[in-house]
Amino acid sequence: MYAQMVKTETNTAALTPEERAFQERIDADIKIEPKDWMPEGYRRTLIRQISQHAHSEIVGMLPEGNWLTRAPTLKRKAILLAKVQDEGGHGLYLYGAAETLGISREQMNRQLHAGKAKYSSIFNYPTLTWADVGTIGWLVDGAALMNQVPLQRCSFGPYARAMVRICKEESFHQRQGFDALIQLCSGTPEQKQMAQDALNRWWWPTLMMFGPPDGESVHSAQSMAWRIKFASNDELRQRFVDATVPQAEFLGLTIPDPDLKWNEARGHYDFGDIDWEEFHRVIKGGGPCNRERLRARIKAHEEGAWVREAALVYARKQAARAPAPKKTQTDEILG
Ligand code: BYC
Repeated sequence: MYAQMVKTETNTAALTPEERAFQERIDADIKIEPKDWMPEGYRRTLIRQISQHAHSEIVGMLPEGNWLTRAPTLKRKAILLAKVQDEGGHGLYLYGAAETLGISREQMNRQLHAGKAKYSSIFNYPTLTWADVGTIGWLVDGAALMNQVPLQRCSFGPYARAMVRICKEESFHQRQGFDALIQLCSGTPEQKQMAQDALNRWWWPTLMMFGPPDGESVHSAQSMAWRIKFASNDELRQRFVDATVPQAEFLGLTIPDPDLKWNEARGHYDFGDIDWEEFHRVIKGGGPCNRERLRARIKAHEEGAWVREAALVYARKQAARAPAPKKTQTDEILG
């Protein structure tokens, strides 16, 4: 297994001098930049995580994009359009950050379209009603933020910098989702029921976004040593539950978990068992919308081929026409 191949922090004696110097930089919180030396495992881990993250942003445009033509008001439509465009932008910053590690955008696309690269399990569920759009903003963007705020301190410079802007925008996304739900929950009984139904369907898949339980998380230990990850999957999941329960209470909605209960001794909410079989089924391609999502991405890629070709031809023409660079003062002096 990959996790056994990489050397963990507790195994520093086994590190080469180069690897030890690298780990010391990480421990001193010095950012690693693309041209710096890095262990192959660090590069591969980042390519895996950043490209999966980028794919999640791009595939994540589909479930909400489904409601762009059916948003209930002009205001909600404008907000949703801006949000979906933001997700596209996040995908671009992240593909850009991954490219600095030596993988091309084309390679990443090929991996996604061949079903080899993962994207977040959450985007394989359907958006059945308008309340799903608000619930995605509230829960899914809320969970994404919980996971991504620490990534602003990630040891790899381009990823950390991309996350600063992404988190600002995700924070707006989370608020707009909560705002849409406030409106539904203070509307008619049917509207409130629609919000409750959406919460019932999205709650458990949202908890799965944080990844497998710590005991089964193959990458966590090494990623934490490399400061690519700052908290474990279970820690972040718990933080999310603790933050979200009061929000559901404010909305007057019931979280669909009979075992959810405040635990005074732990100072956290206890919650019920997650259906990990469902999680594994979804990430292996067996979720309700996996096929539909991949089909939509492949179709968009094929239909956009002429745009990429035209942009390349245009860029080549511009480069051929560009005048020779002007001589600088230093050039003049040096002759
Ligand atoms: N879905 O060892 P582990 C967003 C995979 S939000 C699918 O714990 P790691 C957005 C994992 O990749 C969503 N696969 O892994 C929000 C690994 O498989 P591989 C995107 C999952 O990396 C709103 C295996 O399970 N956010 O973009 O230490 C609107 C073992 O897991 C999932 C990010 O990507 C999952 N839920 O921790 C639009 C944040 N969970 O790779 C868009 C950055 C686990 O060995 N990523 N797996 O085949 C991370 O923080 C970490 O990669 C994770 C997983 C916490 C997700």
